[in-house]
Amino acid sequence: MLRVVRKRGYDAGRDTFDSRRRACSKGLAEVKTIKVLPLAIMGVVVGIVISVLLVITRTLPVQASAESSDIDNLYIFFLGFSGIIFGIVVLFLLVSVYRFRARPNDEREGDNLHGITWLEVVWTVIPFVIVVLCAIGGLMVLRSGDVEAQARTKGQQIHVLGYQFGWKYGYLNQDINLKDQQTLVLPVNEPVIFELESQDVIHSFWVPAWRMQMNATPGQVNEISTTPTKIGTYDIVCAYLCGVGHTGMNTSLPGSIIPKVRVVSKSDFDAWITQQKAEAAKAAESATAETTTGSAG
Ligand SMILES: [Cu+2]
Repeated sequence: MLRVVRKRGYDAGRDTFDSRRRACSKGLAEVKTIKVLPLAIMGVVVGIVISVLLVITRTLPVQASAESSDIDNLYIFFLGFSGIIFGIVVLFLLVSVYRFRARPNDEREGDNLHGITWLEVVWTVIPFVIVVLCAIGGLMVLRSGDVEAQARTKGQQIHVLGYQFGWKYGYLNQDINLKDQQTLVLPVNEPVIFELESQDVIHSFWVPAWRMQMNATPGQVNEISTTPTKIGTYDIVCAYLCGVGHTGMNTSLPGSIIPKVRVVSKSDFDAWITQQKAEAAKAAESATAETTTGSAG
């Protein structure tokens, strides 16, 4: 039970915790209380209702990678858990504001209570345990070491260069560099590792349908891997405010200036790669011819 003591005829100059205790025990003080346990149980019930509402109204995008369902489950768990804590905190807050409110013309100062050790231990230990559990859950889901290794041996390795305002892609294992603003195409069910860099400011390469996001930082290479599992065209969003054209780097918005990412079947991908290689060879050939004619003339 939490108690707040308000002494009648309050004298701030002579106020000490002991003097208030004495005043209280002598019946000179007015004592207000709230019942903690019933309120906590009510808070849990309110929290569960909030959690259910949050979970059923969630608006997550389609799950299009092998990792997305695990990440969603973790997200839903955190969301539900936060809803319960929110319910308890808000209920205690509202009840306390009402119960311990100052009546009209009551100009007395509130009490300055301190030194409730058990309460301090409780409010330190509980959040600590919650944060540790969240961290363990997060580590278990986000560990993607084997996906990375698979992408290196039998998947696609994509170099992504962020710039103001777009992305440039290179297929490191295919020796292909796409043109500026050319669509990234990937085969379905094949692990892929992205090596991200930036040529100017910090950008962040985010494909919401894959639940995958990583910063592109100037002067360093950041890696992230995923396995696309659904054929289709997906939004790319730059998740870092990177300048005046930042909104153009979000393909889910109408004015976007960059293409989305396309996931295709293995055979379509192979055909696309062959076509890219042929085009690159042709371009190189005509460049050589031009140089030769240029030097001859
Ligand atoms: Cu950007």
